[in-house]
Amino acid sequence: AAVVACASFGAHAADKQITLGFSQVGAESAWRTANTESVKSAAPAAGINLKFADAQQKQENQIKAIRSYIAQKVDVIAFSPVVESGWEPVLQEAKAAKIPVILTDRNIDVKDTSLYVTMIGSDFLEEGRRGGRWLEEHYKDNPGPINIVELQGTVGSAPANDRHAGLVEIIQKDPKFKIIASQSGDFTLAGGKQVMEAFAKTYAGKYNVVYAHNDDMALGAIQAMEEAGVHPGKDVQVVSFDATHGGFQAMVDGKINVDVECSPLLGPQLMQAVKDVVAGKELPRRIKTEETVFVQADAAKIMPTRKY
Ligand code: GZL
Repeated sequence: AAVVACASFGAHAADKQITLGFSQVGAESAWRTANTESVKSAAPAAGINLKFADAQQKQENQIKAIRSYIAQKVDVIAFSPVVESGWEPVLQEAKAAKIPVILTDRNIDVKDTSLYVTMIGSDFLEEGRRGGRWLEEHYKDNPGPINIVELQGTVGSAPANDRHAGLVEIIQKDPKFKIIASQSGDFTLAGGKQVMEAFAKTYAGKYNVVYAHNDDMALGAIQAMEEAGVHPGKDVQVVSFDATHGGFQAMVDGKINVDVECSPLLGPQLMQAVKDVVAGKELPRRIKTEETVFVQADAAKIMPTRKY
């Protein structure tokens, strides 16, 4: 399908500058800021003319931006879908206009996979499994019960759905683990703090783990726990995702115990994919980013090497 898709988009005059229309989720987190920086700096470096729109985390704004790129007849459209569903209509319009679409960072749930050429980003399910495996190892000699409160990302987003599913896949094997509460903090620091203030009251003294779907919410939760007289990273284990600068600093400060990396530096891979699509080359349906897991003991040594 990818080959047919590329061929039907027609040859591109070799000398004409490529124009890419990009719709970004928003500016909700440090990860997102680093992702935007990566896309914005990679475009000129690749000789690509970038049109960029920030959707303030609203799907209707992303749909509007994609429609405007179709009207402007850009060569390629790329976007990081804020949620998994509701994209068919606008992507059908892009297909009818013969404009190839590339997904970055987050995936979508569509039946007609010809609606996009490839998805460049992390495996969130594996990220969730990595968080679960750390808990399994950390508590291997502890009979439990181990009670987990979960700060979920944006409702309906691929990272929130899959970081939850990956955790459950691992801990469901051992009944000592129990998720006693889950609520969305929408990937923001303020959201994480607000949810954790409520959890710290309702479950005072009854939770062992905070499982936060990103560093911004983990940092908000740390503030809430400290205001409630709890020592995050000591009285309570804190599992987080992204491995941003803020997450590393919290590990150095002993307040986050493990941070599962999710790389925002997708810009160069996106620009290469854009060039390949325009050149009519076949692309893999999925381009995964390689990532690892960072623990407190290694944080101080590794932090100076981090790019975001
Ligand atoms: C993950 C990305 C998520 C980050 C959050 O690839 O979609 O969105 O984990 C960001 O920090 O808000």
